[in-house]
Amino acid sequence: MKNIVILISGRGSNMEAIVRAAIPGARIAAVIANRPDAAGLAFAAHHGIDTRVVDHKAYPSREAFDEALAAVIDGFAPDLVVLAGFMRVLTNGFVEHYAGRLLNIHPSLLPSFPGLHTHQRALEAGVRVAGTTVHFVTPTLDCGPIVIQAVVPVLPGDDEAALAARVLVQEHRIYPQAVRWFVEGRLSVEGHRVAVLDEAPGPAGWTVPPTGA
Ligand code: NHR
Ligand code: GAR
Repeated sequence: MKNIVILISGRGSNMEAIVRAAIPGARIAAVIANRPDAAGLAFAAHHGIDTRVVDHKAYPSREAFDEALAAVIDGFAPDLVVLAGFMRVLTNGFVEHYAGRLLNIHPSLLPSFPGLHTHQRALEAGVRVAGTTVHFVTPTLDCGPIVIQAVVPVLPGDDEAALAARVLVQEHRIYPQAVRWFVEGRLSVEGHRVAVLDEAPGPAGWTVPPTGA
């Protein structure tokens, strides 16, 4: 059984998708938030999952917060730590401690639009496709080895909310898939590339075109 700790900051819908996927061989050991008011904590508690809050505002520095967070995480002996809408940049020390067992989902087709305000920047740039990326976390923000991506169209009249909602549907599909691959021991990282053992042929993240197109 592989222990998974999920870190959230808010709604937690990606955490929810991973919990609902009920991945064989995976146990969600804890859901930890950096905000006491993170809505996702209630869902986790309701599902009998241990929840914790490590409030970043209670710490004088990023290093102090990350040390406290890591101490709580390590109490659950995690095989994998999953960032699911976790909104604090993590220090090098933290990231290195979890090297090879720390995943993030970002709502863009990385390496385009790393960091914050992703959808707004994608719309301003006029891209015709958007998407989402699951990647291993490395010290450089949103730059780690890519596990899976999914593509969605940008449609005329899209605003941030419309695009975010379309991307989110794909996040809920690919994040559980990436976690399943990890739990099955099928991911290997070679430099910047991730190989998926025995992956079905074809691009795993490809999505259907918009209906009517
Ligand atoms: N930490 C490292 N070292 N590397 C990554 O790849 C990380 C990371 C921490 C979080 C998620 C990320 C994203 O998917 C993530 C990837 C927060 C910020 C940010 O600037 C940027 C990227 C991501 C998450 N946060 C502000 C900060 O000062 C706070 C913003 C807020 O609280 O709303 O930390 O995009
Ligand atoms: C998701 O779209 C996720 O990709 C994004 O925030 C949302 C969280 O939703 N993450 C980031 O922007 C990280 N900077 P959720 O809390 O419902 O999973």
